[in-house]
Amino acid sequence: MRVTALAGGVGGARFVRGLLHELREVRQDRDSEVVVIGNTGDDITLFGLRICPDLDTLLYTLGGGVDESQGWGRADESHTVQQELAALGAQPQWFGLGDRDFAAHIARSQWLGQGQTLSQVTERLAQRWGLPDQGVRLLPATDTPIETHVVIDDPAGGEQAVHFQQWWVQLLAAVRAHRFTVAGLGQAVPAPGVLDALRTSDVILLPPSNPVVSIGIILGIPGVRDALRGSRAPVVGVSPIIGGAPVRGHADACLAALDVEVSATGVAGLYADFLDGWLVDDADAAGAAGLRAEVRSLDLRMRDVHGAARIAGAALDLATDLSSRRTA
Ligand code: FO1
Repeated sequence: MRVTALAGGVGGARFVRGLLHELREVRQDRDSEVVVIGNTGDDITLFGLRICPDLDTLLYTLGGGVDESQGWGRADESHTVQQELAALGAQPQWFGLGDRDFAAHIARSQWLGQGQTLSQVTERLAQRWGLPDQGVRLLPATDTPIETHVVIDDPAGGEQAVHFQQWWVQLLAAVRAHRFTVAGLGQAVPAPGVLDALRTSDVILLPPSNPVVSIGIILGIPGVRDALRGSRAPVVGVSPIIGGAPVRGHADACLAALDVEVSATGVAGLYADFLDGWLVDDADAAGAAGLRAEVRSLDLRMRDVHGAARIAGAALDLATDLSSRRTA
């Protein structure tokens, strides 16, 4: 079986870790291929280095090197370089970069500078984190540099666009976002293997990542949404909203910018043209009626890898049931 997941930051990475645990440990399935298509709209260039937060969060989480308390960045981290950068007056200082994390950005920037693609760079980083041994391939959504920007009010009047990370980290997403734009999206093409994975998978999963700035950006890359619409595989998603609030992060502020209701049903509406199955928390079971997608409810709290595996297993089961109905 080939399973493809579109993933963003912390929630997506934890879900994919659960998916691999469910397949490899619980179901003893070591043959199924897992392809993860990672969001690159969060990417940012700082101190002359290309930083890919969602890809790194997936690498560190799946590779066992993530700081579990944050969900991003490295465990056992130190910040000597950043402190020295601050002493030198290098800006900005609002984005926390640890010494181990810097090594990934230096290597990535060196390899990109030598003409390697982001896919090739990501494959080398995935090797370091043992992803091939887990039977998982991590593909950037696109090798074309893109960046999500957030349009907010300009204190001097009118509007201004800031990088997503500045809005998310420095402004804590507390400044109202009017809309999101993605620099470079018009020239973006899906990275090698992305469309093939969507077209040949047996199951396509949407983890509980941010539907606007993570999954939404991947969907915006020309060709991706059409591939999902035309896929023979059932597309099963997991709601990132429980009881009207995001499990983590600022998905509510992102949905508000799109005038979308902060609810499991509101998010399902963003995927309505291709979604076949939708997992909602028990708290949202009643409200999720009326969707074209088949809805199932369960406890969506991913407290640990076992909780994530349970949810991933429910998504796989729903996909299997949908497939068997199609072939019947
Ligand atoms: N998130 C924060 O809230 N504060 C930070 O200083 C921060 C630094 C950072 C550095 C590297 C990295 O890979 C992620 C980092 N994040 C930080 C998380 C990041 O903003 C989000 O995980 C994603 O971009 C949104 O999914």
